[in-house]
Amino acid sequence: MANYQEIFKDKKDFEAQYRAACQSELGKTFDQCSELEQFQVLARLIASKGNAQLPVSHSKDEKKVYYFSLEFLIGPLLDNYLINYGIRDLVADAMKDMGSDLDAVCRQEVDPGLGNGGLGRLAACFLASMAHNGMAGYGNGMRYRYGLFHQDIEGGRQVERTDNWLANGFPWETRKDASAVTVRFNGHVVRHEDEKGNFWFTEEGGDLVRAVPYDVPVIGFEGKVVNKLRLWSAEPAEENFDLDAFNDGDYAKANKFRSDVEAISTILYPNDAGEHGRLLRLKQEYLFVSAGLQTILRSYEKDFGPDWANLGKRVSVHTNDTHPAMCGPELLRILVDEKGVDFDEAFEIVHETVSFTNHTVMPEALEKWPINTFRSLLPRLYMFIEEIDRRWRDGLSEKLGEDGSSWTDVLRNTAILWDGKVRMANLSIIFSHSVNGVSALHSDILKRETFKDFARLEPELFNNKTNGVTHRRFLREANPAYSKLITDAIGDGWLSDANELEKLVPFESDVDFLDSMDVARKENKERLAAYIKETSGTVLDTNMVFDVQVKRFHAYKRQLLSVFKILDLRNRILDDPNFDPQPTAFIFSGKAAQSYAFAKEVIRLINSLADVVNNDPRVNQKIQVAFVPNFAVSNAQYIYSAADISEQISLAGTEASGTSNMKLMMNGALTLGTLDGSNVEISELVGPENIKIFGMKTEEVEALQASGTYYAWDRYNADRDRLGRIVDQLVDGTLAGLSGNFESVHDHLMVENDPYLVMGDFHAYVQAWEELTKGYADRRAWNKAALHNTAKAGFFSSDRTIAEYEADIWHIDA
Ligand code: 26Q
Repeated sequence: MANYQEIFKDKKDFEAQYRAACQSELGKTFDQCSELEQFQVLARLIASKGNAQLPVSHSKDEKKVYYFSLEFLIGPLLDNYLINYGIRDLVADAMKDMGSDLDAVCRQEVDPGLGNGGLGRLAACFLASMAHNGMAGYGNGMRYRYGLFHQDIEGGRQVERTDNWLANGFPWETRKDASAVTVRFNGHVVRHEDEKGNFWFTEEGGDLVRAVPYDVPVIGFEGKVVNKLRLWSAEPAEENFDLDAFNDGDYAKANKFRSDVEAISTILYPNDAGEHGRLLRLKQEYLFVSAGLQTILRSYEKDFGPDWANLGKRVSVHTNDTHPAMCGPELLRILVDEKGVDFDEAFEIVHETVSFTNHTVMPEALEKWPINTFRSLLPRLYMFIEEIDRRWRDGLSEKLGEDGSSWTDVLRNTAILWDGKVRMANLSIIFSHSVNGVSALHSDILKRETFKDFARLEPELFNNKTNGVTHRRFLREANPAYSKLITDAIGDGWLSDANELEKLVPFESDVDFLDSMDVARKENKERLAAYIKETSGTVLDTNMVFDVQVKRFHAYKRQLLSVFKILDLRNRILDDPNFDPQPTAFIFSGKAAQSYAFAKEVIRLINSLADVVNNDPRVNQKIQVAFVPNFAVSNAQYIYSAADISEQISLAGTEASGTSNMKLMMNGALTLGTLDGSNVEISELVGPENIKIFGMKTEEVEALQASGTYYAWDRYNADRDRLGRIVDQLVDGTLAGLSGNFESVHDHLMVENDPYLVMGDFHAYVQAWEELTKGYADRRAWNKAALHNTAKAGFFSSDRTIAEYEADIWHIDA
């Protein structure tokens, strides 16, 4: 194992290696390199240090975990890896001597958008924590040619632009041609039989795709362990180039096979129900599953020979949501068809190897594929699914026993194949030895509602693993000013063990510490305000409370409820010049899926509101509104560290966990939230005096919805002065200046009867906000609560989450 302090012996050694790399890679002296080139050479130099450690990081006897995810939202890596190697100061110093600036060079790095939001960022946090915890944990995903779109705002509207993240190359990746594998689509199944009557199947014909891996090193904290993230790219397996067509001048036809195949790894799909059922998405899912499993088995066989019975003891395959659900059947297919393992034994091995995390509450969001599409794309795989489904159905009557439940109900809820569809969640559950939710409340809903029949039949399958985030990125790196205060107070042990943040508790009565928090926070607010001014033109007053809601735009997350509160404040300020709410800047950021019309209208609504509020001198001394375009890992780090208030206001029972709630509380923001997702755990940990909880509870929401007695019009009529007025303002021209009224938002509330009960929680929400912000006047009391949030944040480090996965799901000996 390499010693991280020996990555570079000293500043001089670093400088010599860096200058030599500029020469050998670019044929230039360091001084001739642009900032971008300085970044690229430095990143490759650090990547090469990581790659050198890869082969010695783990012995073959360590259990290997492969984390399969269609999304890894890794963020910029250079700053992070310099911190992890413990050489950030050394490098910054050396670069200063060399006439350059490390911060500026770090800003040259792209932020790869290889994920939608929470689920993709969670996967990246898990990679970081697996490396930190020292385990052999590898990511397996897709190398999309274009990441999630870049968001611009024009006339208040979201405009999507292609994310050409590879334009300048990606210095962290290494293409591994020698590890490429072949994946077959649209083949046909052939039955073979020998003279003794034994029979077997092969799959033949169809389209062969070459899956090529690109490896990115994952450098753990203190550089003790280096793991890797393997991302797959699709290329044509044979040169099916149509020379005749080319010579006829039909270039499109000549290149058709190539472009059809390359399409598989061209784009990342948005997490939007409208995108379900696209054939290309199914191809992506199978490509990275099959390619990943083929290489896993290849290296297993190299190490242990065909000892398949022990696969599940040496290897775990973890599936991040249902997107890699084909891992189960594909592993079964390879074991049976290619390795000659008996079917029953192979299923046992698969079951012991595969585990599954669900990330959603809403049953309508569960992934399904039409059987016909599935069977023609993957005919042999489908046969295995059909057989497992048949066995499940057969086994049901026995499993149900005496408990009297209706066999047909249970079958309808648990079968894999139903109503012409392959149901990926049921598939995942039946092939896995562990099914977990991502917060206590969510895991409870899974057992009680979403998967209740499975939970009754096999309760031991289900468990909870409350999400976490890497505090080294989202506190240490995002918030250098506050991190320094923390380290000066309690030492730097918290970086490797987040529970040490508890040592901050005594400082809650240290007025010097509490006052210095203001200085740090102010610095962060200035940094964010400068960024917002540069990217959106909005000028914020950094003396105001910074009230932040940053996340994907979705109706259930209720950004609309925030808008209602801000409009209410504005109306009251206009009505009564003596009304003096705590001066607050409301900061929003997030993307809406391209085809999600309602969510895009809410973005336009926020920008219109910003236009109205910020330009009205009667209100803009008291409130301001900003929308930060193109929310991404990199600008998120500026936002989290500058927040006073964290808005976590989803309708109770709809957000599986949330993770921005953790990132924000860790940085000392006070949560204003409903009892939803992991807000429940935050609330329990910090205590009622350090968080503001409001609104209906999950059971109340369920009861209200079941009773069918919620009427948006009743809410409207009951409070024409405030609530009704806001509803009217959506369409009466108040907000129309920038780009028109908001009829569809109005109809969402009044015609579709306000499906996420925005009007139901409105009064409780405004009242809670006023009570919370009143407290800002006593800054020391506020900072005490903020510090308590940071002190209790250790639980929300993904190091803890991963330790739980290791112990309970992957069974890794400590
Ligand atoms: C599925 C099929 C076809 C196309 C796209 C999709 C798709 C893609 C992405 C479906 C869902 C997603 C992403 C879901 C997601 O980010 N969920 C969030 O996961 C977080 C981590 O567990 C939780 O904190 C959030 O509560 C949850 O919403």
